[in-house]
This record gives sequence, C-alpha cells and structure tokens, in this order.
Amino acid sequence: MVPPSEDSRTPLYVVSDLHGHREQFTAVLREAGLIDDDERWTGGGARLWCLGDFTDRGPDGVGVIELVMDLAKQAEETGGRVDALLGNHEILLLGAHRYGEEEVPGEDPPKQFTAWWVLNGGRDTDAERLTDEIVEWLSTRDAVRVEDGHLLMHTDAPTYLNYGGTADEINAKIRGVLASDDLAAWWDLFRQMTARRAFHGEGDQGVRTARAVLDALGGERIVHGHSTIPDQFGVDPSTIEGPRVYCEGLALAVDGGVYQGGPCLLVKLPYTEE
Ligand SMILES: [Mn+2]
Repeated sequence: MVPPSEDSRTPLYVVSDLHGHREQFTAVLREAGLIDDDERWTGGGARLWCLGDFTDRGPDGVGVIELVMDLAKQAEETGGRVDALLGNHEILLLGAHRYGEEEVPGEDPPKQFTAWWVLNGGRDTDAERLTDEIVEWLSTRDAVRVEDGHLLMHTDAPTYLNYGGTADEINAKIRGVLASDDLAAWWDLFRQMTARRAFHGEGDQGVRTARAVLDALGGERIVHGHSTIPDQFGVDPSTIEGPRVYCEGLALAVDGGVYQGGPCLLVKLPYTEE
C-alpha cells in the first residue's frame, strides 16, 4: 500500500508542438511508462496535457491527434486524463478545412487560410485524413488551463487576454469563434496565437508581462510551447536535454524544437532545474 502523502495530486506531464512527429512522441510516452508497447495507456491516474500544434511540419499530424484522442478515452477509464490545448496550427488546420481559399474580409493584401497553412508546413496527408470527429474534438479544446499552479498555454504572449479576463472567459470566447462562421474572427484568432517571445523583452518588460498574465489567469508559472528553445535561446537543437526556466522563474519553455532536430520533451511538473 502506498503511504498517504502530503501531495495527493496525480502525476502531471506536459508535451508541446509535436508537429506530426508521432514516433518521437510514442517513444517518450513509453519511456515515462504512460503507454505500453501496444500504445495502450498505462499511466493510471496520471494527467498528460498536450500544449498544441499537433500537425504540420512533420509526417503524421493526424496520427498524433488520433493517438491522443484514443489515449484520452483510455485514461478516463483509469481516472487519468489526456487532453490538449489549442495551438496556432490547430486554428490554421481547422481554418483551412473550413474556409479553404476563401479570402478573409478586410485583409489587404488578400489572405486565405489554405495558403498560410501550406506556407507553415501544412500536409495534404493530414488534410485528407481529417474526420468530423477530429474536427469536432479539436474545435472544442481549451486555449488556457491551470493545473497544480501551472498556467498551461501554447503561445508565449499575453494575447489570450484579448479574449477575456479569466481562463473560463477566454476558453468560452475562443470556443465561440471556432463555432462561428465569422472568417475574420477566425483569422484574427490565428494571428493572435502567432504572437511570441513576450516574456523576454527589454528590461523587466517580459517579467511584467508574465506577471500580468499570471495575475489574471492564475498559477505561479507559465508553461508554454510555440517558441522553440533553439529559437528562443539560440542553442543548437542537438544540445537540448530539457525545458528552460526563464523570466525570473515565471516561465517554462517546453518546446525542444522537434521539427528542427531537437528532442521531443515530455516534462513532468513541477519542473526543477538540475
Ligand atoms: Mn505554435
């Protein structure tokens, strides 16, 4: 029998920006004991949050989504949870699926989802395999989430606050956009989610921005993907061994840049630097 511990919370893991790299994803899940050789959930009551950008730039985006949807069902049966937050590439994929080459109203020069999706590594092999079930599941994911004092989000920017003052408001508002036929609002959401590096900044600007986001949405540390560790910190992808704490400890970057040749980082929270 396991002795009662002060912290009765179940293990919490995050992973981000899988970008179609299904093999790397299953390898780290197996290594952590969250799945077995048949890719069945063995994580029991553990929680796994995927912080967006399942598709594009890699070979098997829809394969990654299907696996996560499968694991979500299995984890639910054992008291665990596997779930995902929206990334900008989810908006791009859903937008291309829904609007194709339709021009966004009010954009000069003209913009359309499909062209931007292709430009950002969109793969026809993913578009062809999208099902109504996948579209519905992706369209109803949250954008931000607080777990055990960690503020989980995809984009390293405060643009979420343009959608509301609390996590619930933001998630409801963004879900509303994705349920709407307002192409301009969809496009704006995509653009907002492509902001980045707001927690660096000159002087204490990054720290102040991070504090404002945490004050509004809750949690003690932002955990994000989107801006890869190689890009953010100018390090060689092959040298990355773990996530990066920065912004005076207020932010944790977990995207190892798998599509740039970096590692797929499965991060157990709370993360303490060696
Ligand atoms: Mn992204």
